[in-house]
Amino acid sequence: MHAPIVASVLLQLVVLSSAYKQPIEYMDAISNFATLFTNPTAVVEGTVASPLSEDVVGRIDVTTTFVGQELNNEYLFGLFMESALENTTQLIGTPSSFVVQSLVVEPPVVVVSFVNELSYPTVNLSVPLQIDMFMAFDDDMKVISYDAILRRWDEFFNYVIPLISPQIADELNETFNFTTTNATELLMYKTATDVCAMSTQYCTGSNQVYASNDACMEFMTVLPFGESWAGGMDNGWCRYIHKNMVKYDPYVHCPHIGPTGGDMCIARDYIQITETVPFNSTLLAYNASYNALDVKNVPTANQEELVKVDTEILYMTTVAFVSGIYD
Ligand SMILES: *[C@@H]1O[C@H](CO)[C@@H](O)[C@H](O)[C@H]1NC(C)=O
Ligand SMILES: *[C@@H]1O[C@H](CO)[C@@H](O)[C@H](O)[C@H]1NC(C)=O
Ligand SMILES: *[C@@H]1O[C@H](CO)[C@@H](O)[C@H](O)[C@H]1NC(C)=O
Ligand SMILES: *[C@@H]1O[C@H](CO)[C@@H](O)[C@H](O)[C@H]1NC(C)=O
Ligand SMILES: *[C@@H]1O[C@H](CO)[C@@H](O)[C@H](O)[C@H]1NC(C)=O
Ligand SMILES: *[C@@H]1O[C@H](CO)[C@@H](O)[C@H](O)[C@H]1NC(C)=O
Ligand SMILES: CC(=O)N[C@H]1CO[C@H](CO)[C@@H](O)[C@@H]1O
Repeated sequence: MHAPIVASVLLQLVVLSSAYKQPIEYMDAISNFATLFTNPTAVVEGTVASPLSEDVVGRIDVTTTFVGQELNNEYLFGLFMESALENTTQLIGTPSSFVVQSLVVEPPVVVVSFVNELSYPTVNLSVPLQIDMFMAFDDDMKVISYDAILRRWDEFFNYVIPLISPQIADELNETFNFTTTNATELLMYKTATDVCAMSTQYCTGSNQVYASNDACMEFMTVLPFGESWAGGMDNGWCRYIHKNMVKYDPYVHCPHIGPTGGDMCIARDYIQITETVPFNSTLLAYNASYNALDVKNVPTANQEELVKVDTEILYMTTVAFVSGIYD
């Protein structure tokens, strides 16, 4: 039985909701976030303030969970810059524009679905990718939790790779024939070449992870590329993702592209991933925008029904904290 607990939780919500801002402020924050995502250089170079909180915890379904502002700046913004910076074709395009397709503002949580154009300048290609995000904001309107889903990522990948493969082969001085070229082997060779180039340039001294460029190529050219959804696992694709971050912080990122994969490119357990809630600040927003007037004719028993759905219990530190609903 938890009725009294529910009642006290609701009371807490009423009291705490005073910290929430007006919906327009959340919309401005979303717009700012999306604009920065399509122009990530400013965030990465630190010329504009990060839209993320110092203590942000972010999760991206095709990679993994990232803790703290610096890592999240790198993975959300730095990761996507390479296509615009490098002169060779990159597997990950650079966002060039966005539209918001769906948006729910329920302070302090916002759910938004963006359609971003990712551009591949070497082949004059631009392909839309839909990204769904649950975000929670702190009192300074910085993102404190986000849970991002790259919608249809596997389809996106399967669509893009054949379109960029001829150019990739060309850059690697390989001949390309749609009938005879093994696309997987080309992808493995491309991955090895790019990862090893980064490693050789930036992972030096105490950050060195391969004995030489040749040793790196030997390791990487036989390492399976992996499934496109498995960007956080022990494979070539994960190391390819992380190679984009190496130059920002070799000490942190070199292990991720090395033979061990550091703490990023590792075996992961599906059940554990699915059942773990990594956030410190909840992404649950029951009915924050309803006030007592809205529900004045709803009997108390029914009001309690409103929060009866099984929810995750998070123990954390922000205003949105609601604990002990189910004991
Ligand atoms: C790309 O090419 C331009 C012009 O040749 C050069 O200035 C730049 O350094 C190159 N970028 C990389 C990452 O090699
Ligand atoms: C790039 O693609 C766009 C749209 O398909 C086209 O209008 C433009 O002419 C292309 N540019 C080059 C250099 O091929
Ligand atoms: C491809 O050939 C060109 C011209 O010979 C050379 O400059 C370049 O380094 C080669 N690229 C690779 C990846 O071998
Ligand atoms: C690709 O390979 C097939 C099978 O060997 C061959 O018939 C075809 O002519 C090749 N295409 C090109 C463009 O070389
Ligand atoms: C392509 O290469 C991969 C990796 O070496 C191999 O597992 C696969 O069997 C090859 N596919 C074909 C059609 O030869
Ligand atoms: C949520 O709904 C309950 C009744 O269903 C209401 O008593 C409470 O005031 C609402 N919470 C907020 C923050 O408005
Ligand atoms: C202050 C706090 O609780 N920080 C935690 C936030 O979540 C990350 C990831 O789950 C933890 O590592 C932190 O300790």
